[in-house]
Amino acid sequence: MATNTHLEINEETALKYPKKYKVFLLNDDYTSMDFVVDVLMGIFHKSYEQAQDIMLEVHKNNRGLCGVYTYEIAETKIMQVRRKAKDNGFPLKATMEEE
Ligand code: TYC
Repeated sequence: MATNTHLEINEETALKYPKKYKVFLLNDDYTSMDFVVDVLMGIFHKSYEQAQDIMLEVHKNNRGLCGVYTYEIAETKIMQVRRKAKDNGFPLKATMEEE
């Protein structure tokens, strides 16, 4: 039996992978380091050690990568950061950019 190695992609049924978005925390002069570590553990599911590393990266280089997500999840993470920061009186912000 001849093997057909020529794969044709049916454009209508081909799987389209969703775009992914990088979520970054931004530095500021007012948010406490402990609070940023809490956010990274609570919202981004980082270990204490990973959270400390990312927090210090943000502190030194003004932003740090927290994770890569689909659009809706990235947007939700950013809203959760904003809400938790606001509730605690901190100006901490997160942003996203297409991968
Ligand atoms: N720069 C802040 C301070 O010195 C700490 C900080 C780290 C703030 C990371 C925000 O995303 C941030 N207290």
